[in-house]
Amino acid sequence: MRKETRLIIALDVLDAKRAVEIAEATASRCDAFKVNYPLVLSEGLGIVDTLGRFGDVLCDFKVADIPATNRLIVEQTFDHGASGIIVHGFPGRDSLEACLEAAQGDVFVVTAMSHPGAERFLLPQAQQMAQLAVEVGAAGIIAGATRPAVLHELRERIGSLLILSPGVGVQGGSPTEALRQGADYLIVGRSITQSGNPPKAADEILSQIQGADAMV
Ligand code: NUP
Repeated sequence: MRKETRLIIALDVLDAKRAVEIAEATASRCDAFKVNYPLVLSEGLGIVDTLGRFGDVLCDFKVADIPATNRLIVEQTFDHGASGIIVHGFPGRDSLEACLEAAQGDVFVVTAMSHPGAERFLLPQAQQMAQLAVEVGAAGIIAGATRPAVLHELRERIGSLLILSPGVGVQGGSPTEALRQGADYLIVGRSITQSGNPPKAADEILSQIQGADAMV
């Protein structure tokens, strides 16, 4: 995945036509598109091939099963042209290693999720999940922009691994703060996809990213 704009657009829409419209209009403004279950369940995994015409596609499948099943999920995903996949670390090292072995691209491990409910189970284990990502040689981690202090601690833990950070905009996280605390990329969905003008909304986020870069 290139690192030019530092923006990844989450295409959480339900129909392929709308996803393609947004992808076409925003392709030059982001480094990748992220697809999640809503779109894939509604349109099939072929949507990954389709969106690949416009840029890199990161599949947010939060894979969390036994190693044998994980392997099958990851193989299917990359067979459809994904450049990366998001997986969970909590099923343990063997499950995560199966993902790495089957992947033909980047694997990102979920750590501190961005929503309030993450506090109970995920936050207490976030550092361990990040440590596991380092140990198995993942490309990076997912860590929410809604908790910049946690993001900072995770950055300290993982060294040069990448941090992809969702939770800015609708979920309340600040793009500037997330980047300042160590995020490499921002993942943004609804602020762009549900705006009347996705390219304009993307430009607004890009100007905040550029502002944060200028402060470094
Ligand atoms: O911790 C996470 N938080 C999160 O929002 C991990 C994620 N993968 N996501 C995803 O990022 C979420 O599923 C959605 O696709 C996107 C954020 O979308 P939005 O809140 O910007 O609309």
